[in-house]
Formats: sequence, structure tokens, C-alpha cells
Amino acid sequence: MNFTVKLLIIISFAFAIESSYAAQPNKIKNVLFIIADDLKASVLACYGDKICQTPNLDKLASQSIVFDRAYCQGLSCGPSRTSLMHSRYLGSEGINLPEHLKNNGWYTVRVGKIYHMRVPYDIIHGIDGQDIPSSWTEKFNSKGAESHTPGDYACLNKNIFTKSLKNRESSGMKNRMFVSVISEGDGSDQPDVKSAEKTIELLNQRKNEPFFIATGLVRPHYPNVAPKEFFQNYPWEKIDLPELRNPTSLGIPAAGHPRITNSNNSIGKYPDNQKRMWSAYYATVEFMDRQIGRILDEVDRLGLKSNTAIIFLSDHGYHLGEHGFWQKNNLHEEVTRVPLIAYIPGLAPRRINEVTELVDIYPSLTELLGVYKPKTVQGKSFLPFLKNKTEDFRNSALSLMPGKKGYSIRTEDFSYIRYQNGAAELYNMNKDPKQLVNLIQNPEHKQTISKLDRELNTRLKEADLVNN
Ligand SMILES: [Ca+2]
Repeated sequence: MNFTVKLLIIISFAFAIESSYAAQPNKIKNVLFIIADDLKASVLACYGDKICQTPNLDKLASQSIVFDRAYCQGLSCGPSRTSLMHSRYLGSEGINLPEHLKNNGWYTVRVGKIYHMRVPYDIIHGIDGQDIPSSWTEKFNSKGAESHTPGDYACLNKNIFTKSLKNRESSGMKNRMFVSVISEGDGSDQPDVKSAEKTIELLNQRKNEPFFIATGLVRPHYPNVAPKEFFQNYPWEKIDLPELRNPTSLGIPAAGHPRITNSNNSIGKYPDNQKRMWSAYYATVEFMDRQIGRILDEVDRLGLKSNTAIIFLSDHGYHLGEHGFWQKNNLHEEVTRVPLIAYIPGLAPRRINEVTELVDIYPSLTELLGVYKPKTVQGKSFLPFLKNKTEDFRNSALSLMPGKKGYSIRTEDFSYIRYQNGAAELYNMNKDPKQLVNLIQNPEHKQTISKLDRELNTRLKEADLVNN
């Protein structure tokens, strides 16, 4: 072989490498995917909260792309996780992200809750829940006693406080979402601590091969269990409750009320216990953050920061008495807005104001890793946008109530919600971020409403959803 031929081979080989890695700053080969459960964006300091202490997520945020307006599509664990893992607005058509990566040579592993698991039932029994086993090379469950953890137990809507292990509200019981436990232990018995330890072990074992490590932490999902040191930072007496006004007087139609409210549940009778709910939620957020810190320290220690993308998100947010509402399955901002933090080696940290959807994670990661995007993927990669190309990103985020009972569209300025029965809500999110004034009847907003209504119809059509 003469020199020219050799050179041509080398050059064409170099071009092939270049094109297959074109989308990969620093040749990123690994993904550490961490998902929290029922974590609303607004309680994190990196999203503006002044009370909750999340130093590890704040540090990650300072090194990452932080999406200020990221929204979930499903409004509870099952639908949201199915949606984001398949990049489908509804349902599970096509191949999910980890299985797709596995088929393309990645080691994929689940630690804890990635697809739907019932918390606390599946955690107490250490079982898979509604896992999709074909997604993974390996999978690990992190068992925990949940409500049955020794310590100061409270069932806050029943105003019960006891150390007794008898008669605790647990799996399938109707007051389980109001349970907190100030654990007597050091936390090592808790599922998220076990998940962090397993993740650290896997990082060490798999550091030299392309990996997709998915770690699902179950806090701050109820029961809010954490060691005492985490509760000490949030004395309930000092908690200010959200502005409480009757949802009907705020103009929120009945279709927009969640299953549990201050008016239909005894939690409404105990304002001090509502404060304790906040205290317990904050404590478990900080406890969860501590586990993330342990995992991220190991990523640093192993020198994986140069070739590993780190994605942190939550499946959906949570109501803690805002509008008198509790829990999830609701189209208001506290539920639809989620944290989304993407550490991408080679991309400078910045904050993104444009709207993003959780379905966008899948195509962004396939692009980042240089793997083809399956045809069934409905989300849009945010990578071209992050690289400052002039391409459009998103004008709106779509969220879906179960059973097609309602949809919402979130733009940079407005939240528009439309229910199956014709009721609707409109909020100016820049002037009224807490959604206290429903503008739907305001004649000044007639044009905005018809524009958003058209946008919603377009989005539903694009997402192959029947327009109700
Ligand atoms: Ca959840």
C-alpha cells in the first residue's frame, strides 16, 4: 500500500469517526440518570427556594444546564415515567430508552424505582413493581420498612403521634399520604441510602464500559421517613403555609380539584400539621439530596465527569396545600413543573427559560450518545438548541390528565388548562406564578385564549391524541 492510499484510508476513517461522534462534545459515552419521586421544582434552592437545603443538587446545577421551565406529561408516577422513558405523551409504544441503548451495546442497569413502583408496598416487599425487565442488563431493588421504620411516627391528617409500631398507615391504606417518621436510625436502613450505595458500587464496576445507570430515589414521596438530623433543619413552627384561599373563589372549576383537598380531608382541620407536612417533605428532600451527593462525589473521584452525562429530574411535582390542594394528578404548576438538570461535559453551565418536556430527554440522550432515534419517539432533542443553533425549540409544554379528563399547555408566559367538560383556566404565569387569578372569563384575554386553544389542539393532533 503506498503512502497516498494509506493517507486516504486514515482520512476517511477520521471522517467516519468525526461524523459518528459529531453530536458528542468530549465523546460522552456514559449516562447517569437520577430520578426523584414526587419532587416539585419549587422546593430546590437552585429553583429559588430559600428554606430547603440541597447543597449537592445546587452544586450539580452550578455545573449544568438547568431547565427553569421543564414540565411532566403524565401527572403521577405511572403515566409520567412511562411517558418519559418511551418519549410518548401517552402509553408505551415503541422501544424504551434503556432497552434501545442496551441493544446498541450499553450496559443498562436499574437501581430502585425507574418505572412505576408502588410506594410503599413494592419498597416494603423489595419487588420490581411495573418494571420492564427487558430494559436492563441488571436490576436492583432497594427494600425499606417505610412507615414501619422505628421512630416518631405521625399520621398528620388524623393528628396521631406515636412511637408505637402498631397500626401504622401503610400500603393501600387511605391516610398513608399523610405519614411521616422521624427515624431513630442513622438512615442506613432506608431505600434511598441503599440505592446510593448500589449506584456507587456499579460506578466502580462499570466505569470502563459504556453505561446507562438509572437510579430512582423514592423520596420525597410519602411516607416521609428520614433520620432526625434532617428534620432538625425545618422546625414546623417556623413554616409559613402557602396562601390559603378557597379554590372556588379563585375560579378553579370543580374539574380542576384533586382528589384530596383541605375541604374534603381532615388535614384541613390541622394547620399545624400542614406545617409538619412541609417540614417532613423538606427533610426527605434534603435526605434525598445527601444521597445524590454521595453518588456525585464518587463520579468525581472516579474521574468520570469528562465522559458521563448526568441527568437529574423528578417524575412530577406535588401539592402541599397550595389552593387547598394535596398530592398530584392535577394540571396546576406545583404538579406539572419539575426539576430538570443536565450536566453535559463540554457544554457550559447555563439556565434555560424556554419550555422543555420530559419526553425531550430520550431524543437528547440518543443524539448525545450518537445512537439513532427510533421513529416512535415523540419528544424533541434539546441539544441543537443548547449548542446555540438557530433552530426553534419548544413554544409550549403539554400535560395530560388521566383518562383524557383535561390537558394543559404551558408557554413561557401562560398556563392554559382545558377540561373534558368544557371548563377552563388561564393564568399569566409571569404576573401570577402561584395561579391565584383565573383569567378565563376576562375579556382582555380573549385572543390569548383562542390562540392557546388552537395551540393545544395542534399539540394534541401532533401527539396522536384524540381531541376532546
Ligand atoms: Ca411520583
